Amino acid sequence: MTKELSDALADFDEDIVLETLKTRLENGHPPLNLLKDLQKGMTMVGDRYNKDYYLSDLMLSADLFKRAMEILTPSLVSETGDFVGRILIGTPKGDIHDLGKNIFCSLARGVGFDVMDLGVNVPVEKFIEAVKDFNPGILGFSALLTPAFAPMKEVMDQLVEQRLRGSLKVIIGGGVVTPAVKEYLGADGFTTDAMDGINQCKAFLGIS
Ligand code: B12
Repeated sequence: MTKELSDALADFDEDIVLETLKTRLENGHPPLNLLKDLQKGMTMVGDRYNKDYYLSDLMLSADLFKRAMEILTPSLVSETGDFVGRILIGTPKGDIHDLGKNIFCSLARGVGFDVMDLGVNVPVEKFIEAVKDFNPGILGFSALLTPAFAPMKEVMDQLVEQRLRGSLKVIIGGGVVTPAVKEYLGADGFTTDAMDGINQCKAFLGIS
């Protein structure tokens, strides 16, 4: 099997994707590297969008990615059981992308975070209410669309206005996130890599 996992995913070669994953896992390939390959494949799909690919292809890629993650997730998530802190997370209003958010949630729960996932297309008020009710140490946004920046900024402004920002740490993840977005929001961290996100969240809470 010579075709790269990322190429196979971007070409929708389902048999190759699923077989390659199974074989590589059996051969002891690090699951996090396999996740990176799959993520790269999704970025390639995005790059082909509006050129060779259309909305239906984005949907196809999401479907194949989900099937691949069914194989990969059990090896990716290590259950420690020790409670380390609370994370509130959601995809902001206008954005329904959730594949990456769900991976981050699984990994975070695996290392002992209590995660409240508000889902996708989450209105500003719902974030604010959940911060009050759940009292998380960390608020995570998952954003894949540029129109999601404005509602995130509104949440940040509301947090300050309602004196909820205090010791709350805020991290943004997802394909479109850059240092400039972190700066614009006044967030504490950003990442395009779930495991890096876990490490940042642990560091926020002073855990190594
Ligand atoms: C699959 C996909 C879809 C699927 C989503 C299915 C789903 N259930 O999520 C569907 C078909 C629904 C879709 C729809 C649309 N999409 Co789309 N989509 C994609 C695609 C190809 C892959 C995204 C993905 O899942 N990547 C894989 C995951 C694993 O990566 P990830 O999200 O970055 O997550 C990782 C990290 O970032 C991190 N992470 C993620 N979240 C968080 C949160 C925290 C707190 C932390 C710490 C870490 C973390 O962990 C993950 C693992 O490492 C991207 C292309 C791209 N370059 O990303 C376009 C893309 C995001 N879509 C795009 C567009 C334009 C759309 C549509 C507007 C298309 C349309 N005409 O309708 C709609 C919008 C719908 C909406 N209102 O949200 C654009 C966005 C452009 C922009 N800058 O705004 C992109 C970039 C494609 C492109 N190049 O134009 N899409």
